[in-house]
Amino acid sequence: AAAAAAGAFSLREVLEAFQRCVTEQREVLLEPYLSGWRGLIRFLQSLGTVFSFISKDAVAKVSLLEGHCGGRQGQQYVSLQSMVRHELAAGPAALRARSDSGCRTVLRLHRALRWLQLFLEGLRSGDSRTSVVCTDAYNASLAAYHPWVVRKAATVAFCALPSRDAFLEIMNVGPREEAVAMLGEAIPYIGDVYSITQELFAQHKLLDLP
Ligand code: 1PX
Repeated sequence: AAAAAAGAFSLREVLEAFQRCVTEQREVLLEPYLSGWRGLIRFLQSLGTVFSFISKDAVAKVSLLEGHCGGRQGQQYVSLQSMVRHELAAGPAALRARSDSGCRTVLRLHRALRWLQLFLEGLRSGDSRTSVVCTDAYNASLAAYHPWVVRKAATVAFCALPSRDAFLEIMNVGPREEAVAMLGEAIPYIGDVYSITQELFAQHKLLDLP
């Protein structure tokens, strides 16, 4: 309770949000998706100001999506599937021309979710230093979509990451072994959200939205 009062939180709740995302019909619900992202952002913010440029961008993207969910067309933004259907109704060209669409914004978070999956896998296995795990995960996912200057800044920031032990501790799920076990349980759910989204966006040719 004291930890909660101090604004601390457990990564378990964050990962549970991604578990809640997927319905029996294999739809991805936007509300728990954004709730998971809000938790990740809080976590990132607690790591220090070197990561501000990353959390600012993530906050902007989550806010944009919250705006859609709370807007006049809110019912269309219940799931990623309904969002795609709704935004594609005006045609693919109109969707591509919009910089504030839910689809192009989710696509950015979706690519970052792949980073998260790889990062957590590396953190769980504990084979390398956190900064190395993070850099490898980044190079295998988001880096391909970022210009040189962003890649450079990200790589510099990664050097400031805490050690694996410190990471497992600030995740706040209990003893180290428990944190590792929790990662093992949670990673498949993130993988699930990722692959359903990937398939949805591929099916509608949305994987390269500008
Ligand atoms: C126990 C592990 C928990 C760790 C939680 C960390 C959460 C990380 C959240 C990262 C969200 C990043 C979203 C990036 C979206 C993006 O690609 N944006 C770019 C393109 O957007 P645009 O609208 O212009 O098309 C934008 O240019 C991004 C700029 C900011 C730099 C992004 C670097 C991403 C690095 C991701 C790794 C985070 C490292 C955290 C270390 C724990």
